[in-house]
Amino acid sequence: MTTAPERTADLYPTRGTTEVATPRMDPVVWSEPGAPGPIEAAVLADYERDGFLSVDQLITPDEVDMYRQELNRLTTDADVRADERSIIEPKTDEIRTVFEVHKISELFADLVKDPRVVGRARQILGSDVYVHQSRINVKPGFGATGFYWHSDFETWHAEDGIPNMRTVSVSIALTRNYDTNGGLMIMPGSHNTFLGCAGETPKDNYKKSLQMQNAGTPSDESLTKFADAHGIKLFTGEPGSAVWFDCNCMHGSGDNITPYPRSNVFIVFNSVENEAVEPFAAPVRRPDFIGAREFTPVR
Ligand SMILES: O=C(O)CCC(=O)C(=O)O
Ligand SMILES: [Fe+2]
Repeated sequence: MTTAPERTADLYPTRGTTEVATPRMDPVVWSEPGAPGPIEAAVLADYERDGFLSVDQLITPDEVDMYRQELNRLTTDADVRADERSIIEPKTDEIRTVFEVHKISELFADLVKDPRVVGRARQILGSDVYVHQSRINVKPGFGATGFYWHSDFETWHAEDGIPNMRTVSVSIALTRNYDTNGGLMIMPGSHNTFLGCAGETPKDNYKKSLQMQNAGTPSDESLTKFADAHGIKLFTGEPGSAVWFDCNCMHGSGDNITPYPRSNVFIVFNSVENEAVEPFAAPVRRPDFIGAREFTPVR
């Protein structure tokens, strides 16, 4: 008798017939208490409780200018626009997202390696880290669409095969994030519950879900329960400010109908001890530019 090959146990079932809430089985902060790193102990404790932390000035105004120019260069380059790694805004036909910016641009590659950036990721995840995904989200004014409520981990687990919650994102503001231009909203403490979503994953789900979320979308009832229990925090900040958030935070953002773009760079770090395996709830893997298959640690 042959037996199926061993695979990592699925701690977080999702995309079944019904929505299921599972308590988090993983730590939030993976490093030993007092381990060295740029994050102060009290801030790290808040991160553990809330699932996020913000930094008023992660990069300097001069660096912001440089990265913003780079973002403008990328989003106006015809080759970048034609690249499959660029996602176009459905309503306005403008570039909404460019993936793998750390591979497309040397400047963004340097940003990933910067000790202010990778140092925090290592401290939170308690190991070496690699980049699971990087992207710029442009969110231009006058109608850029928001991102519906979701947990990134739900997608990364279901569609990219990330086994455990040992992944962290940083969103660095390259334009001012007002309370009006579609800033990031997070439900504090929501990272401690995994909401497995109802509904099977269609084969080419990622193509649609990058413009608008379908599979992997929480129900109104669950979102109401979560919001009642946790509240909703909106992040505002100057260019150069940053939000670090756990992979299982319930988060999203509204449309941007103001004249002011809300452009951010996102980097997702995963622990090298949590490499992606086969998807847990999808027929096929997403492309590498969305969910990396190269696990080389950032040095
Ligand atoms: O930029 C935003 O508003 C949120 C983006 C987001 O949640 C994502 O890219 O997964
Ligand atoms: Fe997200």
